[in-house]
Amino acid sequence: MDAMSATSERLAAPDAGHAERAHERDFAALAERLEGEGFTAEALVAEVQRFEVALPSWAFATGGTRFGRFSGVGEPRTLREKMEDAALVHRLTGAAPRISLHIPWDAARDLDEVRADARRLGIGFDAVNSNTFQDQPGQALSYKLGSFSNPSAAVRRQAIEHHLQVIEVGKAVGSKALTVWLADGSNYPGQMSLRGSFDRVRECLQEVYAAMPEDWRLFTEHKPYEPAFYATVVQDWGSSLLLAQALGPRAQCLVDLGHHLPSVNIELIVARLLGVGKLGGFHFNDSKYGDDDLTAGSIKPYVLFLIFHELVLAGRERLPGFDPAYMIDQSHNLKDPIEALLQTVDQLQQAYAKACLVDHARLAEHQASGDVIMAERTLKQAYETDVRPLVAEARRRRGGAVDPVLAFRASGYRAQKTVERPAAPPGGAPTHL
Ligand code: RM4
Ligand code: MN
Ligand code: MN
Repeated sequence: MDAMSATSERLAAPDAGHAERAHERDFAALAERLEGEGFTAEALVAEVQRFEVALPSWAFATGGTRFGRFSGVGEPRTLREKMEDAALVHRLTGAAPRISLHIPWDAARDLDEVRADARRLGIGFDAVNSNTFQDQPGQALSYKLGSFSNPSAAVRRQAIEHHLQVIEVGKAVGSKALTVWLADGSNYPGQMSLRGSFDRVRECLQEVYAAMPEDWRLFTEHKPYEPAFYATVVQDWGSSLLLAQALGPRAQCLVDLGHHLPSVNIELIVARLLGVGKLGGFHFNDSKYGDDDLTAGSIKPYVLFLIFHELVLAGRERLPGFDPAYMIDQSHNLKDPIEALLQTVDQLQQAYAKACLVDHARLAEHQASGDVIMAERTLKQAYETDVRPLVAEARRRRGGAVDPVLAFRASGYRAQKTVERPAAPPGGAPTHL
């Protein structure tokens, strides 16, 4: 019996018996309540089942902060092992069928093998991510002072070539999008031309955009600071939108929830981008201070709900250009990465399910009549509904677990991997591998 099926056998255990019956009771009670409010429980289950999110290959091993990294046990050491972990997260949630690759962290010698592994594991590939924020061993020119924004044409050329290679990897595995996040920026006033650097980024991106297959999208991801502490080139959603507009219809903006200054209204940004058909997708995570990469929904669950409310509304209204790519971008430096991802998918499913419960017609009426309290209550009514049984039922019917974290713990998967995947020597493994 191989590792996956040994684990699979045990996955059913925690859902059996008592917990299973408790879930059935809870689901029946919620379904009855929702039917009383005019919903069809079956339609809601089907809707929740349609929600899918991509897993980041770089989140399966323990991440670090600039002060250190405390490795876990049984962590994946290769792309194949990351894909095994991703397949397990999908199996337990029924909602994470694709993995997003980061190149060159996921550079593979044999892409045929990668494809064969994916087929065997039942997963696919989401957007491919480029990396010009680090120098790689043997790289000819340094990105220390920027990649696409670099004043040196040779450095810019090298960065463009890298993106063309990333596209080739994506084509080989069946990706349909390229996500570009640039660390380009400056630490000190005067270090770089604020306008010139942006123009250079736009010109390089135009070349990359032109090289993409016709059915691909390019996502530009903004971030206010880090590693640039004075002026990041693609600093905010306005810069990102300017780039997406300059590139063309298949370029859209990616909103990483951690890439905003404290107290910025992210759902408003989402609404603005939706309004012009330029909302490409998300990197879900949560944060208290900066790009903390914490579990989605762990710090500001109401914000997450309000974002999903904008998305569900846009979907119902069939806004032009609405086809958001849902992805996770987190760094797990304390939690078991698989457990953190299971928790994340569940949080996203819950936020999505709650947003599906908003009575849009009633909300519009209250907005039109200026009834502030009732408008807010319409949102809160949905947000405060305990949708856990609904989400659990959606998962269960897809062969997933009612409680994925408990099912994972009961499966013995991590213990088994600890034997199969001996730890790398201390200091030997880069943070994201
Ligand atoms: C960045 C950004 C990118 C991600 C890297 C690892 O802060 O969020 O999306 O690829 O981190
Ligand atoms: Mn990101
Ligand atoms: Mn980030």
